[in-house]
Amino acid sequence: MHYIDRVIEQVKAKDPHEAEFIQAVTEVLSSLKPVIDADSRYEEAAILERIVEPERTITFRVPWVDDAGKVHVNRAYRVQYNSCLGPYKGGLRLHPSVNLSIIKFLGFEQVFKNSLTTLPLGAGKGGADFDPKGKSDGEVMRFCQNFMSELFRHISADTDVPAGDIGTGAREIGYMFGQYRKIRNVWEGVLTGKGLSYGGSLARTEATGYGLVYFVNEHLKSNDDGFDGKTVAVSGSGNVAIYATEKVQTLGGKVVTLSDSGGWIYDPAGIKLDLVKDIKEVKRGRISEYADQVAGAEYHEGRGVWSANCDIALPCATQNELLLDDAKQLVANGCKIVAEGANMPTTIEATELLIANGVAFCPGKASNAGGVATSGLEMSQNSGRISWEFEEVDARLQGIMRNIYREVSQASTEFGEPGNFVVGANIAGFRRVTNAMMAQGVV
Ligand code: NDP
Ligand code: 2IT
Repeated sequence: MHYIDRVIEQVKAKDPHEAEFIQAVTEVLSSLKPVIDADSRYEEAAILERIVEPERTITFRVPWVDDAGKVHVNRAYRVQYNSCLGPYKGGLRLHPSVNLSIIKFLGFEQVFKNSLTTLPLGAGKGGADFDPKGKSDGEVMRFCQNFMSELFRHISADTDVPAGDIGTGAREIGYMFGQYRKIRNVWEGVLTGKGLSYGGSLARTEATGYGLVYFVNEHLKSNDDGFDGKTVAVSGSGNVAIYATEKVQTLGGKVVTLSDSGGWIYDPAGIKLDLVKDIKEVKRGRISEYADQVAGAEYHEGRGVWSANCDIALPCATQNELLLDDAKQLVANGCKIVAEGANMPTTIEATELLIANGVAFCPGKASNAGGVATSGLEMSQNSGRISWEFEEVDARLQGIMRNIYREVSQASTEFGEPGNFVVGANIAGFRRVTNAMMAQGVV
């Protein structure tokens, strides 16, 4: 059996219940054959066995008291995946679906993503099965404080620097930062995505969505094209979806859909983003409220966002939200580009169908890397005790996304599959991080 298949089988045998983790490992390892076959030292150094195994996995309980005085207990995780390029770095997800499989898949993706940024960032991921939805600010604060009461002993600005992800935004990061500072009696850039008044970076809020659109724009430019006049379908209506929509609109494209876990909206006139921000960022409401307020807009319950006609699709909600049938529908409707704002939103079968039909498929570990890259810029500003203007951070973000696009394109050509960005991203990310692992010995 080929070395790659053997390691995939080992992962399946060791963690048979971790479906998302197995999916992520299979997706990455399956595309590494040319680079593994070209150098026997990888197998001699057991590099695949080492890269699929987190350096450290921490799981802990988080008890907290709700407004009625009832005690709840959540299960929390921090998976410190790989630190050979820098401190562990990656977000914290707060969502009832969170389990070890999901955190490990996200941490594993982060290894390659952070490598692609070329910044000094290791990789990690964490979170808890806590649902911030419908909770009061006081309840969220008490959860975040008790979450940090354990997490603090495992992190620091030079060890592990968590950030936001689904369910974790500026409010949650603020409460966690306050608790860390109090317990440790030290002010340091231990979290990114902080508020602007206490060490946050300008443009971090926008960075993942903007970066996604910069990446797609690089691809369009390489074909003498642009967003002007393009119809774009976006899923999700959280941080990534909102700022991807904003940048598409700035560049002249028309976004016609958004969604949340309840359903999706279609506005043929183009999404009115001020209203979405008010519903989602200010009132923490549901996307269905948009259709109540906009004449001509439709709300559909459940799945179905990918049935809308579009030139470009940007899945920005969650894992496995773009399935085989959705991919078929996108192809039938003439969609030419699918770029992932979320982590692993497209199933392996859907990805293969899109690529086989000539759709430019941009995998999240490349196209959504602008968020963590800008977190890296926040860390630099915190270490230097300085803050850069919005324009400076945004220019650096654009430069990073341009470089990732170039490196991924070049790697796809070098390994005989020009335009296959899955192959390009996995190989380019793998090469940088494993060069560092090889140089640092068996540790
Ligand atoms: P948010 O919490 O701000 O928004 C998440 C959005 O996705 C919401 O609209 C939410 O709807 C929807 N969603 C979440 N879970 C599900 C589900 N199971 N089914 C359907 N819809 C769902 O998170 P972000 O925008 O920050 O994250 C979105 C994606 O982008 C995630 O995959 C994340 O890992 C990835 N990402 C985020 C980065 C960042 O910097 N924030 C960086 C790189 C990637 P509802 O409100 O109904 O739950
Ligand atoms: O998936 C991701 O890259 C993130 N949630 C952002 C991580 C970070 O450290 O900014």
